[in-house]
Amino acid sequence: ASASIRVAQQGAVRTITLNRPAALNSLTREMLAAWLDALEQAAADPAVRALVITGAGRAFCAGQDLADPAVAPADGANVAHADLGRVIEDSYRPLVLRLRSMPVPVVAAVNGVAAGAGANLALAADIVLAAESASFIQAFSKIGLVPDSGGTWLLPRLVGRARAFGLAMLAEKLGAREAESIGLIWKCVPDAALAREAETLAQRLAAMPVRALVAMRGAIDDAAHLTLDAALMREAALQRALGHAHDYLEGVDAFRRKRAPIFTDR
Ligand code: T3D
Repeated sequence: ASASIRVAQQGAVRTITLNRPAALNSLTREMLAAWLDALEQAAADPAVRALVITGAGRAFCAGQDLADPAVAPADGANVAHADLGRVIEDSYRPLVLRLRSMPVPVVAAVNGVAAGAGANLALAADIVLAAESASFIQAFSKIGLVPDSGGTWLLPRLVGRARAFGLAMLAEKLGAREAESIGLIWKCVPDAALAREAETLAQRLAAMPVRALVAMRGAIDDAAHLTLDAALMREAALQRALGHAHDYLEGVDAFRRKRAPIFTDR
């Protein structure tokens, strides 16, 4: 564990809190490594059936810590420190890939501003809830960069090309209400209700057939570049596998007997 990342468990729900509130939870290399480590631990722990990611203080995450010497712009004397590509490859890419391949559903509880990589890491969650006062900003163009942490891939999928370009190029702050209305996030909730709603939602997901929920993520993401027939075949393969799993047996039996199902696959 690390002071910059807090981990808590409530029933089957693991919560990871970004915890550098004085710096708006902006990401240092140490913090990126600790976040990845916390995700690895959650992925490996069979007691975890849903994950919540959130931030401490008034921000969700302000993206890369721009005070970190590792990302200082090259100025001739400082050229060796300026390989942003390496920072992305070593720290952000593994984090995004890990989030998108978690064996459990991932809920982002966006408690405040989510900027740059902080926005795209939030949007990488399966379900994004945001407090009414939270906001999303693709801050990259303000400092001469392109959306990273999956922004170029996620944004057009979430909101379409026109809005993806507007958000990425103009880098305007988008309030949570508007983010909900354009389909960037699932739901905007009153500030005071965010933590409770995220916990309730995650507990609900944890009681669902988690293996099927996770299979959906890959199927829906991949379908964007598959033909209809290839997507149908992918669905058939998934139903074939899930149809032999415990949760399907349990779900159908519970339905027939009019009782509540107890799902256990992960
Ligand atoms: O660089 C690479 O390695 C490539 C990787 C890139 C990934 C990225 O994430 S690039 C994008 C980096 N993030 C940003 O550009 C966002 C910068 N921050 C902001 O635009 C604003 O701070 C916010 C919109 C997030 C919040 O605005 P506001 O008005 O609510 O707060 P503030 O006053 O701007 O910030 C409060 C403090 O946090 C302030 O420090 P101070 O003056 O009180 O000592 C500010 O400097 C600090 N802060 C905010 N964001 C960052 C930060 N310090 C370091 N890094 C930050 N990203």
